[in-house]
Amino acid sequence: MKKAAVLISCVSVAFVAAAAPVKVIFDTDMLTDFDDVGALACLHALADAGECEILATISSTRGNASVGAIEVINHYYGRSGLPVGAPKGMGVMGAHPGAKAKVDPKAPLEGRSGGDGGHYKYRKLLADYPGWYRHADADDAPDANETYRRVLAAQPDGSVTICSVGFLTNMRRLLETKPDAISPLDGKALVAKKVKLWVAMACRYPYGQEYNSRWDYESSRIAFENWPTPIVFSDWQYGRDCFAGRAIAEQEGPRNPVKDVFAGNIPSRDEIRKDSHKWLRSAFGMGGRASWDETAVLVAVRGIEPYFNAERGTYRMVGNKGDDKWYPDAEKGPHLRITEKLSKAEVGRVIDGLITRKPLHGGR
Ligand SMILES: [Ca+2]
Repeated sequence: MKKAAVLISCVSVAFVAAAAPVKVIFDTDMLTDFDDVGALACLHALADAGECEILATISSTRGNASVGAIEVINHYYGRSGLPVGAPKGMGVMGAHPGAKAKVDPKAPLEGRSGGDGGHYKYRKLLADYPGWYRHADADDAPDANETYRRVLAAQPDGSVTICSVGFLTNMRRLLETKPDAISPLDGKALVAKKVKLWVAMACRYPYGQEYNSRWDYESSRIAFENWPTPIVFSDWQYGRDCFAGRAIAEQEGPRNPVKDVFAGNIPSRDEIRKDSHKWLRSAFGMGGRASWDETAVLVAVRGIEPYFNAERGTYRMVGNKGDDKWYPDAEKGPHLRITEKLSKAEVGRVIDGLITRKPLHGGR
């Protein structure tokens, strides 16, 4: 009996040790597409469950409502104090990747046909949830470099997972930081010391152009070639037909910012039934929107093994138009790309289960 009790207590200690919350920095473009909202909702639900600790929520775009939209969602989950940041001086600015002008947060909301295009949904969050955010204009948020360096310097060595679901601008900028009052280490040394893994939603297999790696491709190139830790990619191929979001869009009960975004931006069941092939080409299905960003969060917090297989190799940016290419190398490749293990329908249901969870705290 005593032996059994000791064994059980060893097992439970091992279980507790294995289940220590994953420390995550979340980096999102929060621009045009809205799987970012699903991904941030999943991350908060996993934090509510004690599976992760969210260290910071950072935008990879500037001159728009991205940071404010992040803060609205953080507030909904009772975490309005989370550190935020946005890049300065480079990268994607404004309402969409090719925009030349920043979004003026004080200008009236013009609607979907107005100049805000796909960014309308994020400006609308700010209009609909006043008082839930601190930075209407991402340019008023702290420099992402400062937030990254402060957060990383304060964490135990080898403990932080970065989950990026937008452009790679901030990773490049972080690597290029110099020693400062926050840390005597330069960016690359600080990352090597504190970060254990970078999970990136980026790149197109086996080659081609993908939104996140393409639009600031110089930063993508520098980040991929110089990053000192392993990188796991949830690339375009995986998420494109792994659907989620209809469950929250159709959930009964009061409105909330996550539900608003999905309900306002996925086609109805009837529309999908009428021409499912057309909608599939736009990465919509009966289950909702393609889950590019949510799958990256699953990998960051729960690991590859429960849901995915993985292939080893290297992603590199090639040429000067934003193309990427996968070089398989089962022995020495520093990167992994996730592939199918569970069916994508099952993974979509896992994501829906997280997105539809009521916040543990907050919720208004
Ligand atoms: Ca994204």
